[in-house]
Amino acid sequence: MTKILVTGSRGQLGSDLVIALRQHYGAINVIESGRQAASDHHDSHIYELLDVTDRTQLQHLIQQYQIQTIYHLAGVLSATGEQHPDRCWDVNINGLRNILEAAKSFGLQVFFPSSIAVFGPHTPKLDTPQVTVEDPSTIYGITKVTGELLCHYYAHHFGVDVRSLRLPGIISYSAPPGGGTTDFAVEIFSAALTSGTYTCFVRPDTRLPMMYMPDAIRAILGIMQANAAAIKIRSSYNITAISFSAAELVSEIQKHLPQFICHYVPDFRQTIADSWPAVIDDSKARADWGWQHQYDLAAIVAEMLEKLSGNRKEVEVGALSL
Ligand code: AKB
Repeated sequence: MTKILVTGSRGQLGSDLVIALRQHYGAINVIESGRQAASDHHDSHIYELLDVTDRTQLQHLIQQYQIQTIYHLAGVLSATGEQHPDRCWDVNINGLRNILEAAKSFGLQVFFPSSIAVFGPHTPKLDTPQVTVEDPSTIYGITKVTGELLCHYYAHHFGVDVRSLRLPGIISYSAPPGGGTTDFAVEIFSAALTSGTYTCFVRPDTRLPMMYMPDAIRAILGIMQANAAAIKIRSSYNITAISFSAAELVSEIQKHLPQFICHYVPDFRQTIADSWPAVIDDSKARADWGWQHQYDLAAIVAEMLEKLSGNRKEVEVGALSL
């Protein structure tokens, strides 16, 4: 059975991806890793401390567990990247180079999450094509463009089987997002359920491409399991599910929670959001390896509220039983 290493496994994407990978490949075959010690312990769940900028440590782990596939999720997102540009460059670029070098040496398959952040102010905002202007205005976007070029280079010069998606904002309930510009579309749900108000850091008309976590997991597994010949793009595929504005998200939540109020106080993340496309053309992913999304805005909002209120009830019951 394939031995898998997931870097940055306790982030928003990793938390759900690890569950799916364990279901598909067996718990014992999925090695989680991150820079911080894990607080939980489960006999068949392996977690290792790993700083992806440390090439020796990474190679040691790959050999120790005879890793064949890496889901390289360790990375610094857009908003945090603007506050810590050196760390963003170090983790996103040097970390990825270490992964690709290891993939070259050990013949590994790699998943690399790119982002809509590769696009910038001169990119067409609507139906953004696969090949178009990439002039990111954030350090995060610059690292993602460079990362895509590195993936393309390693695939074509060294035959590394690297596959990548330009992910939009991901909406999920199991783990919080960390330092992204699209985080408002996740934070808003807990705020709506707990306090009934949310202060949104982008304007109501801010429209961005988004995807519900179960669709994101299917997309990642879909591209990784596709026949290698079907993967014609080795930089990164445009991929999306739906696009909505902050105001449209608020009205959808208000259908379930009519008292919910959203205030808008745009901050530095508005400029980042304004530089990104509103709607992406992902027809290449759909044609090449059969990508299809399942969740629209109404379905996402209904399920997020249901799951989060379920989680809250569990926490309340847990607190009462203490
Ligand atoms: C972020 O907002 O930084 C990420 C992304 C779109 O890459 N969610």
